[in-house]
Amino acid sequence: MLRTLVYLGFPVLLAGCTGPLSTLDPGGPAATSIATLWWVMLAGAAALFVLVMTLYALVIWRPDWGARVSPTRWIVLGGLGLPAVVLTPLVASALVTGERLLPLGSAEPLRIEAEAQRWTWTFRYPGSGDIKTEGTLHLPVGVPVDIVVTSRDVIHAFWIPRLAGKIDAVPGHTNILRIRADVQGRYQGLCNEFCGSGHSGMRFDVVAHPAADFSTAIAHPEAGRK
Ligand SMILES: [Cu+2]
Repeated sequence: MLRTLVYLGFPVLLAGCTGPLSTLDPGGPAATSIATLWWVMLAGAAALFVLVMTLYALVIWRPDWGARVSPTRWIVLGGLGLPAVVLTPLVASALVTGERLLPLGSAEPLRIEAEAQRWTWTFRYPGSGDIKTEGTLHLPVGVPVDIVVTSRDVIHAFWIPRLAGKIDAVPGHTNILRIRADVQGRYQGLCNEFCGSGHSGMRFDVVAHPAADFSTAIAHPEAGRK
């Protein structure tokens, strides 16, 4: 019975790690950093859980073992020592990861503007004339792109889970998110800040083209959709 549950349950659990909106199936460096941080946090939390449960079991089954350690030592070790040992590497790893996600370095990356409006997304490609696409963001594969995000009405949030973290789209203000798609193909993006009754349907497609085909794809966006 247990074996059947493990055999059936494991694939179901793992299936939750894939899909067009999975942060655990990264398609670029920013999302890879975030996924790595998630696994580090999961491992840290699991190790801490096992440690606390072991201590709990020990003091239940062998009360004399727990009594051998003085209350002051329990407080110092469990309340200060343990959190310091666990949290310091987790915070360090989060800071390093966060720093890598900032749009720094890389002289002049390609810029694409993303404008949210209830309940659609419009993308403009300033380096390529007056081209704009509605509901589909085109990207060149392997090229860092700064997405300049803003909104025309209320606060939305721009998020392509397989490529990067989310960033707010604020009216009258621009936020920049650096992304890079390393794998050619289709991704999905969505609004990640509740913005009204159409929020749940406020999604967009992302198509990553080979860099050589990128200008053709945005000049003929309908061809790029296929
Ligand atoms: Cu929304």
